[in-house]
Amino acid sequence: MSKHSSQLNMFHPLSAPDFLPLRQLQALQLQRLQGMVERSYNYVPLTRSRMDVGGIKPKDIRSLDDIVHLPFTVKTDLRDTYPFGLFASPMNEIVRLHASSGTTGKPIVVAYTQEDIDVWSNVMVRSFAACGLTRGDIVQNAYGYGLFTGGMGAHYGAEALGATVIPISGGNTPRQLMIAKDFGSTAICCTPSYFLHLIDAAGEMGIKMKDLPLRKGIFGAEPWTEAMRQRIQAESGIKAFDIYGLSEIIGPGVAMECECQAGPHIFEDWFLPEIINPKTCKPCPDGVEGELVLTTLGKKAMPMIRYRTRDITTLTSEQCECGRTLRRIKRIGRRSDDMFIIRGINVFPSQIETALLQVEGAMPHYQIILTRERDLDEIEVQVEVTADVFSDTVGAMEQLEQKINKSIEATTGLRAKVRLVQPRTIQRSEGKAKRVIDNRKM
Ligand code: DLL
Repeated sequence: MSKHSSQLNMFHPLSAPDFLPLRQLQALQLQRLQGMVERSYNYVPLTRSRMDVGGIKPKDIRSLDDIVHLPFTVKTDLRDTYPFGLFASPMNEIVRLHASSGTTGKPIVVAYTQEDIDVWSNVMVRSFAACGLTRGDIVQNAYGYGLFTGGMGAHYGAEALGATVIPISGGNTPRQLMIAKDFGSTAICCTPSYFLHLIDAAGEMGIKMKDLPLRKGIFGAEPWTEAMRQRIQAESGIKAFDIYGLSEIIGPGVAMECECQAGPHIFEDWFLPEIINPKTCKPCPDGVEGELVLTTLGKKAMPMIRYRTRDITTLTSEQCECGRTLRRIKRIGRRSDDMFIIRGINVFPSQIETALLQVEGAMPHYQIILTRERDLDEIEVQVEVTADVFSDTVGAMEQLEQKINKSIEATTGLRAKVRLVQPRTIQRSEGKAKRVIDNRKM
């Protein structure tokens, strides 16, 4: 038996598309792309007018490469057509709405037909199966239920897998730990920053994470670094997997890591990825970093054509040891719009995270505060330290501050003011962590 077919047998039957030979995958993608462009042209006025302006008709999409002739979609298109302007289905076919709040103003709204929900469950089943979950696993789903896509997306997928779901949603940390212990959760879904918070809280409650039956974490919805993964795994004894997704495309389940933990595989049979240079909008070949652009291949209620995610990554077609033929993305460490510029230097929060996780004694809870005094930008990085460090001598604290300072300078080229703060000083989030507070008046 070939490696490929023996691998396949180990996985959930719905995972078969993960292993399609490339030509078969591409034929499927083209057929779905053509149907999707047709639908979008017929039912979404914005797509139709943009394609008309560009002089392109659905029948002009004859190969996957023709995608470059299609117009991009950007987040402001969703805002400008708020709430339902990009829907391609009448309301009596739409069975679910979700929304994502973002940083300013009105949320963006996304819609699903029953078929869309089925596709979403399909990619979530494959996500869970990819990291080795099966029937019999007890999945504590601590992503928020509600308008956020995390809770419901993970819920439907875990149920469709045949696992046991605990729909606990986010928050109420002591209860999360009690349930994890008493119900014997074997897997947990939440943001990586919230899981770190659970680790700390367990310590305070006298619970040893390593004594719990918890073995796997499905972490996403925010950028996190490899250093953070190592820290989580060392402190909790679980294996931590990266799951990626965004509301505009479907929610969680656009891409997911397999047991090799070598970067998320994109479920390319439903989401067609491209990487572009964000400045020129020209395509980048595999292996070159740029902005991820995604086209949905099966969305009925709200098809997305060439959606500019703003997430920066690299696509790789290098064969993964798991045997999946789906390409992988490099962990998304940054969004182009998360970047802040300080004293002319471009900095991403993930660089600060990497820098401080290299220093022993610093905890991975941090916040970056930007201020401007007399036209001069200042950056302060507040870093929590362990209680032991905090009660240590002033000299020891200063030494640690200097170490962190040097590490940040080595990674970013920036001299930052480092302030060590007591454990629990930095506000915890049940969902996405807020890393940067920009108090500069622009
Ligand atoms: O965060 C969907 C999701 C829920 C993904 C649960 C994974 C798990 P939005 O709220 O629309 O949707 O936010 C999408 O979050 O464009 C990325 O910038 C960021 N993001 C999501 N997953 C990851 C990840 C959900 N694994 C935005 N790594 C995306 C880095 C991520 N960033």
